[in-house]
Amino acid sequence: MKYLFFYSFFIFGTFSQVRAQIISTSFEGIPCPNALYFDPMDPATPHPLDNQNEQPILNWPETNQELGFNAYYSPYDQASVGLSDGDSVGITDRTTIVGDFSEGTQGYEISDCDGNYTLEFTPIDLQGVDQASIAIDVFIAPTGYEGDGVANSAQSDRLHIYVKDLEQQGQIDLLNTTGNDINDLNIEGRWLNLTADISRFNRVQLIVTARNNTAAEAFYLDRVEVQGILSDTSTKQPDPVIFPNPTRQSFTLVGSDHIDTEMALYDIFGHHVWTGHSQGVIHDVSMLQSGLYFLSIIKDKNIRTQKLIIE
Ligand SMILES: [Ca+2]
Ligand SMILES: [Ca+2]
Ligand SMILES: [Ca+2]
Ligand SMILES: [Ca+2]
Repeated sequence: MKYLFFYSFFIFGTFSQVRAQIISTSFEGIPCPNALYFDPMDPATPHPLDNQNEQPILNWPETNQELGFNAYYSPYDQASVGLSDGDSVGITDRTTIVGDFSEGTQGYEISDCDGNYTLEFTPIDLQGVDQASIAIDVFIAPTGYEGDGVANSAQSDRLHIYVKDLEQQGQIDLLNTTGNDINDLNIEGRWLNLTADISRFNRVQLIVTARNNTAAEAFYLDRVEVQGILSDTSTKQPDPVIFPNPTRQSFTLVGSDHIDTEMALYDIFGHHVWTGHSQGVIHDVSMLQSGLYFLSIIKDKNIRTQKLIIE
């Protein structure tokens, strides 16, 4: 019996060394209207880019399985029209330039910003993860880019993709065209798979900053993956479960330790539509329209977000 126990432990130990996906996104399953994005804010001032009704999705919350992302705009030193003139940015399924996405049928497009577009992915916690690595696929539309990207001005195109260390404030570049004309780097017209070793970090963030100024100038992103070896999962609290999901009228939050939690429900445009409290109670959401929602579960200042579908 003693021997058998030892043997089981050994098997478990072996399995725990398997390289696994920690968190990822491929921009799939996100609403994708065939429309341009119009920024209603003043293009002369830096600001977050909010999702707009019936327009492409620019921001998306993190859920347990997937990375989220948030978009920001900042002007040139001498501000231009930015995204106020209607641009192809955000989640897209348009394949005219890329042919196919590197995974699935959707990706993220950044085109004709007339300023600086920054896409910040949600922070990645690497505690308890060994040998972590990050990967992102990028496709640069082939056309005539201008300048070397050093000046913060029109005709000075650039693309910079990097991982920021949120504890020490260092960073690792995955791609940085600054100092070069993009046309001279032989990186256009095909999917590039960019990777970096992030094993020495505890908490990082993937950031994409882009500057371009015509509709033909477009950068596409797809398949963001963080992989590593889980060294210790024992301290991680199990995630609460929404039941039933999808639901027609109501749901319950089921979990081992989620008493005294606050809950907030958001629609896909980030509008707060409902607030609730505690687990084990049946919550009526029949007054809400059918669709995809995000339930933020808040406990001890930790926020976890899960998808909830109301039918
Ligand atoms: Ca995809
Ligand atoms: Ca524009
Ligand atoms: Ca050029
Ligand atoms: Ca340009």
